[in-house]
Amino acid sequence: KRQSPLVLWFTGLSGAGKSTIANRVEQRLLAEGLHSVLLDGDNVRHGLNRDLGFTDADRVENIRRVTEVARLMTDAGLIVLVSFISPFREERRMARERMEPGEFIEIFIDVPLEVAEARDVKGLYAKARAGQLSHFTGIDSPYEPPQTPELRIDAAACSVDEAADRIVALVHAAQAA
Ligand code: GGZ
Repeated sequence: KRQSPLVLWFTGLSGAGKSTIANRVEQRLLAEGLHSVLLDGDNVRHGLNRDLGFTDADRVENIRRVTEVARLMTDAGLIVLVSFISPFREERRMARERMEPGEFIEIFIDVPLEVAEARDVKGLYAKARAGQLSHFTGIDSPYEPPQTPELRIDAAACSVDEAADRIVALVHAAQAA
């Protein structure tokens, strides 16, 4: 059977674990022979979107372009994993509407700000608190949590493998539908 295209849209704070989980899911899908591609800040903000920063307007444009790229990829039959903070409900809603019905799965990687800030793997929260980084999500830029995501992962309580298991199960269900 041909694979059906799908967008797995990861949203959550910096340091929530989005990219780590998305990478694990991508590896699992590739191992099953499902053609998958991961879009995240590392491969998009350094290239296609390197003209964009972190003002509200730039984040909106970041997500708009990513949405269009994801759409081109689903048109080519791929499973697209999209991993950006994507802090605004309106942009996530527009991304959903840009895809075919049933081809958009929103995954909220939910972590309390205190936990993300305590981890601070890249030291960005400390910089933001010190006023060396402005418009930092959760500090002086908003994050609007999803109200009805297809999946909410409690990242503080769930291992990367457990999270990946739950997401891969959703992909299997979508492939069977
Ligand atoms: C938020 C920032 C900022 C500011 C740099 N606010 O944890 P990271 O480092 O690796 O991921 C964050 C990434 C966020 O980019 P996105 O493209 O996902 O954001 S959005 O969807 O809102 O457009 C963080 C780093 O970039 N970073 N400055 N001010 N995150």
